[in-house]
Amino acid sequence: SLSAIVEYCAALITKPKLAKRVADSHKGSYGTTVIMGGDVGMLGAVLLAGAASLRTGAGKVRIASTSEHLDTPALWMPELMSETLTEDSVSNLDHADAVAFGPGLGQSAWARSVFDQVIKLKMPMVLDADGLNLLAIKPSKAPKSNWVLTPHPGEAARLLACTTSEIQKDRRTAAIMLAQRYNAVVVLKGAGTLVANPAGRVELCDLGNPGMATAGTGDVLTGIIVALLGRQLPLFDAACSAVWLHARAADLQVAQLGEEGLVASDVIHGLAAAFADAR
Ligand code: NPW
Ligand code: AMP
Ligand code: MG
Repeated sequence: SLSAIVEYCAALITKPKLAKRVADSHKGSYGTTVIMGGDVGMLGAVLLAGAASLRTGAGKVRIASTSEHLDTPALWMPELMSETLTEDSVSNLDHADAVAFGPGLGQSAWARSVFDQVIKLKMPMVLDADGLNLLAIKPSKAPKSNWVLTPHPGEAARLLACTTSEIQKDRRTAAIMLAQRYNAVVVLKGAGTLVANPAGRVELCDLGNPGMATAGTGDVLTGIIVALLGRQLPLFDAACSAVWLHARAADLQVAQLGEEGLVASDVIHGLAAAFADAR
């Protein structure tokens, strides 16, 4: 049970202490994030991550997706910018403070070719969803130390070449093993999300609810993390703060909508209240 896990992992993720925005700041002060993914049929994943990134205070957000999708993000949310994602666009990446790679990306030849360029990038990065699945296929290309990996238990199992139930049996060990194997900060999602680093530091989130077991909530978390990375938070802080804001937003929304009524966009709309609570 969750209470047993809480006893097992002493450190709970506490309410984040978020820096206030500075009076004479401008959008350039809050980071440009680029969200890469969204193959045909899964554009929603990058839109959710992009909207969540904006609602976390990112200065500018670009959606990098297939050429078919170039005009769509702005029609859905005009604050979003967009570009076509190719090997060349990644190797010549114009200004970006943090990148999220993988939501709705799929594992096509296009996705694999982009991945080969993405692993050369130097800025802080969130690897999620198909970004993790591609990493599991090419484990020799180990990430740099400025990556946050956000697997759900199924993705964690692929990364460790084991079963989902083996991950769930000892989530704490799985999170640390992942952090050490990939030299990254790892967010092992699911009830009682864990954040781990390669040194064996682990923190557990005791917020959140089963209403979050719905399509796209993970994509929203990715957008929150990348926004905090773009605002220059250290990796582990960014991951813990994002996990707290995401779960708190979902809990506040579920109080209104019920667990069945919650969808991923509602979590984005709960972020304002979660931020207010953190202040
Ligand atoms: P099982 O069945 O228990 O062994 P996949 P996905 C496991 C995009 N999306 N606790 C579970 O395994 C994503 O971004 C696009 C325990 C389950 O069967 C990806 O790119 C959307 N087990 C792509 O779709 C909205 C858990 O993992 C398996 C678990 C595929 O991602 C939806 C499923 O994982 C989606 O975000 C838990 N808490 N959670 C859009 N609107 O465009 C997961 N599992 O096969 O990696 O599929 O997560 O849907
Ligand atoms: P994903 O599977 O990538 O869409 O991510 C799902 C998100 O919802 C993650 O942040 C999970 O931690 C969260 N989540 C899913 N199921 C639950 C649950 N039963 N309790 C709390 N959080 C959950
Ligand atoms: Mg996901």
